[in-house]
Amino acid sequence: GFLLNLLENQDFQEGKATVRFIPDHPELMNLPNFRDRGTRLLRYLADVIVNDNPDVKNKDASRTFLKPVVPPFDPYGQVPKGSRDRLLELGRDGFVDWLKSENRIQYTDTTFRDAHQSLLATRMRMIDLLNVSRSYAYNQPGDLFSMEVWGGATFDVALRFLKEDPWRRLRKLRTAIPNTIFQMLLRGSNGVGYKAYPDNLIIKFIEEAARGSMLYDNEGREKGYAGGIDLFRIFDSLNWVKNMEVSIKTVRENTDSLAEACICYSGDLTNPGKTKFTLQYYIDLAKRLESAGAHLLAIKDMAGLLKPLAARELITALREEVSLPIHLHTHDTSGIQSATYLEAINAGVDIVDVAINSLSGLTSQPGYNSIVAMMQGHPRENPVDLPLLNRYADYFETVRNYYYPFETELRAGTATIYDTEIPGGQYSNLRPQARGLGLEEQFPTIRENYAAANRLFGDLVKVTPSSKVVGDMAMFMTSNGLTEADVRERGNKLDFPDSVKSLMRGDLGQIEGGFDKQVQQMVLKGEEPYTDRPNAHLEPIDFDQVAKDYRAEFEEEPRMMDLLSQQLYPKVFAEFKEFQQEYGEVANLPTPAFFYGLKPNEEILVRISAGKRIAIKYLNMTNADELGNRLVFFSLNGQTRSITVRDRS
Ligand code: BTN
Ligand code: 3PY
Ligand code: ZN
Repeated sequence: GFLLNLLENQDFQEGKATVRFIPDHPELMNLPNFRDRGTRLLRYLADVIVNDNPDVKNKDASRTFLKPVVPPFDPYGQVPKGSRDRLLELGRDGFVDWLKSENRIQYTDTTFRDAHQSLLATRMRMIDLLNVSRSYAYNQPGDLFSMEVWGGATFDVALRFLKEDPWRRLRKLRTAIPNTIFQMLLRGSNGVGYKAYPDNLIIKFIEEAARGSMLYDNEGREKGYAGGIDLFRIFDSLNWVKNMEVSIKTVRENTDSLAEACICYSGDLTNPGKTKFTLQYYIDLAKRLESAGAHLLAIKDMAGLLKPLAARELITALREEVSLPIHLHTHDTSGIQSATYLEAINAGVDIVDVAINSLSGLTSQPGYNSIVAMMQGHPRENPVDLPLLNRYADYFETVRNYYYPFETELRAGTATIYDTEIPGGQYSNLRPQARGLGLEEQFPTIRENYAAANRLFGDLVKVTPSSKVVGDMAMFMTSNGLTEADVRERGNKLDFPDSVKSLMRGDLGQIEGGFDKQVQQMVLKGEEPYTDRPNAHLEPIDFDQVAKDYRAEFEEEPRMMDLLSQQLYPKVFAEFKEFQQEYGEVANLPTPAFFYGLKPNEEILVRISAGKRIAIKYLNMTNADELGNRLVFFSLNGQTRSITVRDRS
């Protein structure tokens, strides 16, 4: 029983085992391990059936879901070589040289990160990505430059709402897709969070993300690291290079991965009336990022403001002024960004970001399938098997329906973003946020106040986390009925939101031209702002101490990645661990069951370890007794089981 239990232990299989694993896991000596795992999943399902998933606010019980079709592949065949093999063969410098000499346009597929972050509130679960991953890697409809699979908001949302370990997601995806470059979005000093973290946390985070977790063979011997992120896309929410330097240097010096540094695009460089974010501003920024050691340069157009003619001008100028390959990222919130791509491609951009068609458009990226069609016959065409790619769009079209409560309400492109400069991911969030505050009817005012808040602060780049501060200010102005002029006149008497105080103090860094002095003083009310790096005001993390505290709190030996999750999101992480104690590993539940529970006589198969699945069928439940408890009946591998759940309705 012991060896079987050990081999079946999910942590053990997934490389969580350490040398202290067996002494630390006396439960391996107990046979009821399987029973326990099944019971916890039943407890989760019973709870969702009786009380709903707290993350699902508007469940539609009449919905039915289709089974997504995964394009078939030969699992015994060879995985074709891809961009990651090219990177490993050529090394970083050779790879960058290859990229510069390559005429064909390169594609980054953002489906696994930004696309669902921007359309489905980041809720795409690992299982829906994993189910199609091997097929995508084996069939390789196009020779992708990279897939964006991690970072941004996915880290927080995985832990907070999906109850998944983001590191496990990375490891699973890496194992399923060994041949394509994986890239992540890193917010420089802000990591994958909303505030500046100590440098040593950012350094450890990058090292761990690049290396991935240790893998073990069936005898428990170390097999080596799984590998993780091959390309770090690094940005700062104020375009402040000082906030990006540690990240760029760490990727360069402590890993074999590529450091891609971002220019976040704001304003409109073709508008002579706008004097801050000019062509010269971007050229200077690009040169500084090149000197800071970036291997690639990204233009991160998070709000979709880069118009076609501006793209032509910007790419043409950057081509002349810097020698780095250029990677273009945009959001199609206005609806015209495929025209921007065509102009950028004609001007010599190296790589463009696209999302599979069924998760593209509007606040997401332009559609991969359609851009491929646009490029047919173009001198820079990079051939893709479009009929095959379309089948992956079909897969995600079906999967997308599972996430209906998280769909954004934007129905059509909007030209208001040219005035508001609201990033794609935030735009889709703003309306539900306004509704939560009872302000939905004033949505157009909120949009105007967003632009007003930006002017009040001194005109800044707006992207996570600076965009959140501007959004908080817009909500504050709207709910208090304040105009821009009111704030300027009565600011001394207003108690501003904490995030606004923090921004004005210097906690997110500095902006080009400095913050608006008058507003800064009104917000800080005598408190002194600072202009050096936020990290100078933060204690480095004592990882030995943190590990001790972790052992005491969670009674297990932490991996470095657990410590990192915990340090980035202490409260969210503690709740995640508590959830896992109660319900076990829910990441392998099919998504409809995870969000909506089961209908009577509905049966699911759930993988609980390699080659082991359990069959769970929901039978029925009793009425609530006088204490409010219900008995929920299931069949688990043919045996009837009951779970008691308090009905909280
Ligand atoms: C229970 O929890 O009531 C016991 C049922 C568990 C059966 C275990 S689950 C893992 C393994 N795979 C199977 O198909 N059966 C066993
Ligand atoms: C993020 O930081 O999550 C973003 O996607 C910014 O655009
Ligand atoms: Zn984006």
